[in-house]
Amino acid sequence: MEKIELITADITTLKTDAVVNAANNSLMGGGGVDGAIHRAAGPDLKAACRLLGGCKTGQSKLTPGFGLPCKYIIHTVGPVWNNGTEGEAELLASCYRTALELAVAHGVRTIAFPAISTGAYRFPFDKAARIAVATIQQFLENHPEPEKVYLVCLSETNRQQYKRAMNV
Ligand code: AR6
Repeated sequence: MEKIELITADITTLKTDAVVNAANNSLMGGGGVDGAIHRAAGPDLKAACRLLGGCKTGQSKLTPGFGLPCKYIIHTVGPVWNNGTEGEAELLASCYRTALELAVAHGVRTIAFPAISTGAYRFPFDKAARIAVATIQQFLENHPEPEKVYLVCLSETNRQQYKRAMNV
């Protein structure tokens, strides 16, 4: 469990090997954390994303970090919450799993995740936090790397919600 750490920060400032972006299917940028990452990384990121041909919900793709202090950005596409009727929980778990698989394939030792789908995509934070923690824990039980996974909180409320998810 100590491999998972909560951190209150703007994810674009983190010097981890990889940061995860909560993107959309086009991978061409948007609002929220996606907008912040694209602004901070600069226009080269959009050019790189254009070559990736989009990304399916629940899947992940990797680019360099460009203007960000991290080495890589792992773009993942969370599900839009629709009352849990469209496999949102499994798709969200898949985001965390595929991002971690991609990270390991690139030798990433430290990685930071935003709370995927909990903003514009309206996934209830408590549920999303439990899925994030359980999926990361399960991955770490079966893989020696990454050595550190940061869950990035923007608010004290979110931090408390993650803390609760980590105690179950
Ligand atoms: N650092 C860390 N966390 C952040 C930051 C930041 N700089 N900015 C926002 N968050 P969202 P989604 C948190 O809406 O729900 C975009 O337009 C925020 O508080 O960024 O997956 C994409 O292009 C929230 O808890 O992502 C897609 O169209 C969490 O990040 C769509 O939004 C996720 O909120 C994706 O929606």
